[in-house]
Amino acid sequence: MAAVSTPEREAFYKKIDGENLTALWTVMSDLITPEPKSACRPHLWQFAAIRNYMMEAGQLITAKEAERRVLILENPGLRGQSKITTSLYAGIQMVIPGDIAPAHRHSQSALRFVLGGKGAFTTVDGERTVMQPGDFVITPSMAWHDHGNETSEPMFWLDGLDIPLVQFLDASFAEGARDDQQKVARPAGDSFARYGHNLLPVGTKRGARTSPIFNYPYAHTREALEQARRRDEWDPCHGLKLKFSNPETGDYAMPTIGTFIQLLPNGFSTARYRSTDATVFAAIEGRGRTRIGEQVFEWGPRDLFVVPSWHWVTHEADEDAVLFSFSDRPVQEKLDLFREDRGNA
Ligand code: GTQ
Repeated sequence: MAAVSTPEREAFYKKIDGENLTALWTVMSDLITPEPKSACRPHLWQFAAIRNYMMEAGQLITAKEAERRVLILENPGLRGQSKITTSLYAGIQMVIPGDIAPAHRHSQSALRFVLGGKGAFTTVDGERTVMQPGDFVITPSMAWHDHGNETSEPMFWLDGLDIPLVQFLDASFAEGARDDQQKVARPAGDSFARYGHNLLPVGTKRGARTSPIFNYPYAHTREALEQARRRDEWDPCHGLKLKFSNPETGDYAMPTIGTFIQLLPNGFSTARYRSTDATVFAAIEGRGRTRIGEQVFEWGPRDLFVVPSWHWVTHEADEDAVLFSFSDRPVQEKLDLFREDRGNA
């Protein structure tokens, strides 16, 4: 409840304002809300439109000059802040044949979810991984990374970073490398070979919170969904939804960003669901629609949409559909702030 205004009160507020003081009772209801209240809005970006703009950007600037040739997905309620949700950043990155996105490192953690192209690479701390559509790739905090493309077609991926979160905490460090490209120090597939088979090296404890697997190939992800589908155990709110996990800890694959893959079979329609983690979705297969509050968004392969905190959401698939998604859920869970509401399901 807001306190009523009187001339005496207003004069008082003005007087203390000069002393860098504010009366709590004038702002309390904006600070402590009965439910999440966010400027973040529901929105969908069609990949086809972004792809055209990216090709145009390819004529304007090289990856080397840009450092990263990325178009930021800005939430319409948070324009000018480089945010897709209050805590997370998303962008679409294009790496065309011959590009070199030079090596750098930063405190922000990054994920890539590959949308199109075939066989461009990223090198993370000396290991190169060749990427395919649907692959989920991690760049841990402070890991050196550069990207390149020795194929004949452009590659596009979704970047998800914890930039706003790190900004909020004033904890950003970054540096460029002397050489644009890192020396490849380990064979391709090394991290998956070591950690991707339910076996862990004995006697070496990494103690890192980010998964040692940095490419979760779509072929494996898709197979996991397909196997699970045979069990026919559908969650009314999510269809079939799996989280990418760190094999060393069983926790999320990244410390600040939770990443998920979900299958909605042809004709499936979910029960309403809401949660405190605003979530970014990328469709990789299939078509359907998502209702967020009162708005309906139609999506197909490679389209991207965002669901703000505590908005009711339902999905409907017209074909077998696969959705990748990410949010700040790991952070909220660790701070005992995460809440979800499954309606009556
Ligand atoms: O690929 O390293 O979208 O540093 C934003 C910042 C991508 C990257 C982004 C980055 C990168």
